[in-house]
Amino acid sequence: MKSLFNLRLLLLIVCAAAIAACQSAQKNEETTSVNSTQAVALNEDFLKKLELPRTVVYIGLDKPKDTTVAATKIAPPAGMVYVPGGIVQVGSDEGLAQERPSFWAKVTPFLMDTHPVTVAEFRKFVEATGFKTEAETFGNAGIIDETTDQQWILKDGATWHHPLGPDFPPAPDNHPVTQVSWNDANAYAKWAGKRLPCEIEWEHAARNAQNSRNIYSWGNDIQTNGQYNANIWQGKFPVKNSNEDGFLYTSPVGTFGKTPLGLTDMSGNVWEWQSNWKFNYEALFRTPAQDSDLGTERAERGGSFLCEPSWCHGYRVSGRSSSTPETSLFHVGFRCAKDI
Ligand SMILES: [Ca+2]
Ligand SMILES: [Ca+2]
Repeated sequence: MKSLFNLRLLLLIVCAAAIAACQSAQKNEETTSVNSTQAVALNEDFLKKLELPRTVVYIGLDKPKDTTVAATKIAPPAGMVYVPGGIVQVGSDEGLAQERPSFWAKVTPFLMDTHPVTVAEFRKFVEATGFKTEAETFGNAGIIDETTDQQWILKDGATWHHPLGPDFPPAPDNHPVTQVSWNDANAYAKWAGKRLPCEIEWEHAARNAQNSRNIYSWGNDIQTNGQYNANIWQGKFPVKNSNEDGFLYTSPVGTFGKTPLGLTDMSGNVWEWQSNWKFNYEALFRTPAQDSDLGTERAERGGSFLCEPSWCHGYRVSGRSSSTPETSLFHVGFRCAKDI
């Protein structure tokens, strides 16, 4: 088990280093090598490897000529929002390297959970199935807090019901569940008759299914009338969180209001697992793709309570992160999607 522990700790350190690399990439990145004025063929082989859901019916560097999407509006079941189909420009040419080049997609309608899966909802799944999460199997999971000298550690006994470890209070029922791996999230989704969204669906929903070009779902400012619109980090990460939004860790889902589409917690609170590998956008338009273009980590969206703009502005609608599929962290949860 020791070597496994070391491997998992190494992955955590790599994860933290990747965030730091994002920061430096933001400052030093040269312009992307794909020029959208050139005619560039889509790499169909690479696209197949992404195993995107059937809702994603077009991807290209150019806006699709046919922008119509069949209207199949249905009344969403409790706890879900109907996401209309449409076209969306995924990514940001002003964002980090991993958000470039922006590309166009066309998405058919689907359903998405209003909020991230809560602790109470996850408990129902565990009670119904006897499911054991990967963090419970490993005996530890990733945290960072004042007691860890601002370092990521694998905390013994940290689980979905005690995300910071057994010496801290249990996770409140109405907070997003955390310390669940990508594999755990998929097991829950399958039990619930749902699935994880892919990044393209998530960003389409975050852009209010209208290709909004705002930085956030609600607009371009993190505060409105002096109030924070999301649970993020205030102050200098990871040294000091001045906690102006009132939450040092997770917050009850819905605390910061709804997006125009009716979704909550799309920015901040917890990162949300996505169905797809965190692929390199450039590889969609480059042949051949390299092994590293697909990656070995599953994508995450939406940012968390650890995100601080000068370090990791991950709670923008185009923001991305990732972890290996067995990783459990105290700032990563998930919400489900469902086909219509
Ligand atoms: Ca906060
Ligand atoms: Ca989030």
